[in-house]
Amino acid sequence: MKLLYQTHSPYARKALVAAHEIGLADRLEVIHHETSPLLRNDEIFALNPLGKVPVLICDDGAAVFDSNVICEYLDGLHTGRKLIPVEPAHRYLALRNQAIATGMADAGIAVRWETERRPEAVRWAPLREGQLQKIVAACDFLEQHLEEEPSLDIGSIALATTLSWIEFRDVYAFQASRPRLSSWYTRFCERQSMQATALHGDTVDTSPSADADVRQSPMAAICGDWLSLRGHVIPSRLAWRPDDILRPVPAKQDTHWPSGSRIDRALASLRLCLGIGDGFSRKQ
Ligand SMILES: N[C@@H](CCC(=O)N[C@@H](CS)C(=O)NCC(=O)O)C(=O)O
Repeated sequence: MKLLYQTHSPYARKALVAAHEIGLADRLEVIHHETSPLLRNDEIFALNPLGKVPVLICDDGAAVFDSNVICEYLDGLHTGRKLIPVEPAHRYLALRNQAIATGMADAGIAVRWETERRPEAVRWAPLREGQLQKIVAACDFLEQHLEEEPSLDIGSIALATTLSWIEFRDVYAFQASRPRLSSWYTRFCERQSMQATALHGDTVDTSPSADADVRQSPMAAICGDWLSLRGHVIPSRLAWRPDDILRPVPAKQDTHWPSGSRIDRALASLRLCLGIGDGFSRKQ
């Protein structure tokens, strides 16, 4: 079988750790792929219409994708103790933990978009904060609810691989002031499956058209509206980056627009994105 993998993906690592734990790792040829909505990987799209890894190519050529589905598939290939427990109480605990892990990884990726992956001018700090708060709340939940000794099931594997990615990408210092979670995580990381699958590598998706994308963004269109409303003539080749537009605008108190209007909301977002002071006033 082939596992189309990514050395810096929490989801891919979950599938590979699961394979190690059930003794199937040596049946996998692990092939690294870069994937990103900004850099299409046609080989992955041909197998998974979502363009994401991990993807497992089974011995009969069938493509299985989504890490949850891959783990379930692999778990069906062995006769040992199942990673997805059969006994209901244990099963739903494991699946719940897997769901928390998936949510944390999804939120962590969203945080990274708003921290470093989007062009700077279109990052949105409130969205970053909202996604980060999900991770904080999930870690608090785990600190309260995780058992002392990590059990070996899909929930623990998912949590450990997600936490390792959060640590690897420096998304959130989850170990600080959470002794239970920290000791749980440290113990799980000692497993051979974790030692054999350390995360490494950088996201490869720098889009050469990032600046053009900013020029095409809805935010830029709103800036255009705003300039027109203020009587500016918009040159056809205006540098559409919001900071270029705002920089020459004097911070005067006599610039008015209706409270709650599209312009008002756009400028509030722009001020947050650009970290500039509130030099604008509006009608109350
Ligand atoms: N729910 C999926 C998520 C997979 C996923 O988001 N993979 C990332 C790598 S960490 C990816 O390939 N992203 C490419 C994209 O979003 O286009 C799973 O569990 O497998």
